[in-house]
Amino acid sequence: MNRLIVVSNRVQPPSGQGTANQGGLAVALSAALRESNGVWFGWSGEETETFTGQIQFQKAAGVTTATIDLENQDIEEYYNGYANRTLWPLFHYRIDLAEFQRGFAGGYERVNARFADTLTPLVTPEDVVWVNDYHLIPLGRELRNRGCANRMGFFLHIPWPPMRLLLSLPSHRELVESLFAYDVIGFHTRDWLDSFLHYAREQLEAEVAEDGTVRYAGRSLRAIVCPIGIDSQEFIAATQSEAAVRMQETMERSAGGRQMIVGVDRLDYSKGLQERFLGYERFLASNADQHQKVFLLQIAPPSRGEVQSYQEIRASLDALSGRINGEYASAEWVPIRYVNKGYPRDQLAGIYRAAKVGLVTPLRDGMNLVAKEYIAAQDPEDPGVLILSHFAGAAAQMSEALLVNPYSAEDVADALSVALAMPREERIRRWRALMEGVCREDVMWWLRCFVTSIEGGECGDAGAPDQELGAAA
Ligand code: GDG
Repeated sequence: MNRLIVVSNRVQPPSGQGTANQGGLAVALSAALRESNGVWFGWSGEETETFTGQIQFQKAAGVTTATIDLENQDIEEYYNGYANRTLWPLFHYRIDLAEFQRGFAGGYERVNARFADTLTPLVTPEDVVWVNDYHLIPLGRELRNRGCANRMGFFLHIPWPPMRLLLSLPSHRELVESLFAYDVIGFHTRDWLDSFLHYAREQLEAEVAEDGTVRYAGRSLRAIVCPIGIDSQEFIAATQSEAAVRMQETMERSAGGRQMIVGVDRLDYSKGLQERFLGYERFLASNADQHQKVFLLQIAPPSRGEVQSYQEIRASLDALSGRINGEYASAEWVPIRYVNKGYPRDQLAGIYRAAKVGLVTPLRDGMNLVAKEYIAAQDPEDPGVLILSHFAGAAAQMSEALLVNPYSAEDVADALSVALAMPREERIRRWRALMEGVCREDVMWWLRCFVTSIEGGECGDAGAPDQELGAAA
């Protein structure tokens, strides 16, 4: 493996205690960085008065990170602005929430240029550069402008929006053109890839070859589908850890014989939490016999609290959970336990395992790793049931889940009834099929697939089952 340079908005190095509290993506990236003696570059999360471009290097558990601080104006315009108030809502089909301000766009360009200025001197000719996510789309172009001739890939972790939506972004053309600086761009699903190709054909008149090569203005790139997975073995191990077993017991005790439904999501409007609560309310309204027998545990750690739409969704969920509990609760039973805090990963594994139903109903999601974690955490002899939104990227791989339309309260309510009554044989049959996919297409497989593609190989060369993967038609 050539030396890997991973770039993302934030870096998440292993702590001194190892990888216990890193997510699966961070664990996999750390493993690849360690193996290739690579560097993980990004924003430190810290603010500085004046941008200096000074890099802070750190080495933890064999992983080198290089971070820079940003100015307050950078953070406001690039991160809180263009990334979280323009691109995130637009790419999740929420044009109603997208804000288009020239200042945001300017800050985005400026920070991408700053990333390139500081990163360029670190890059040596044989390095493979892997840029992640919507914060850094133009970084490849900026690096090329500074003479970087390396193999470069870009992976988008969120959906790519339909062409008609993307056209509402004032600088849509420039943004998409900048992607042609990369050798490879990757998406979680064929839907997102197809939306990109539709734009490329219609707006840029790009040529799209059978093997997924897209040619435009003298450059060519490969656009591929490469769905991310979880570190399934690590997650299975976490489920058997002492903390997980203790948490599972605590939850089962506190459930008092009631069936637990669980949701775990960052508090974000894309995750469909309001619609989920309304679906659960509908279930309670039409299944009086289930009162006292079930409850929904919704874990929703707050995120992006500086952005107004996130403050609004928080207030609205407070009101909605209060209303539903007010309507249905009794002295001994609360139908929704709504928790605005995060749990350590191993405890989370125990919570998943204690839940009879995993309720994962985003309105739009690039992939959704919670769905895969829920499956990996189940007891093979008595697994729970996954209810999954059609609009999560994960639905393309997880057809044995109960797939629902998250906008339809009736659909969600019906799925809850089916899941809670599902016979054990059917639960086992569905779970086995899902678990097989979660273990086969895990995060290391994804990582190898994408890095192999950046290096000029085929995903199949990385040992991937190739029927779902590879080039676009
Ligand atoms: C983006 C895309 C894509 C959540 N609560 C706690 C906690 N989490 C962890 C989950 C999971 C992760 O956060 C969330 O991952 P998702 O995939 O569900 O969603 P995003 O954060 O929106 O991620 C998404 C992903 O990138 C990867 O490409 O799948 O579509 O939007 O791992 O477990 N972790 C802990 N405590 C919590 O309370 N420890």
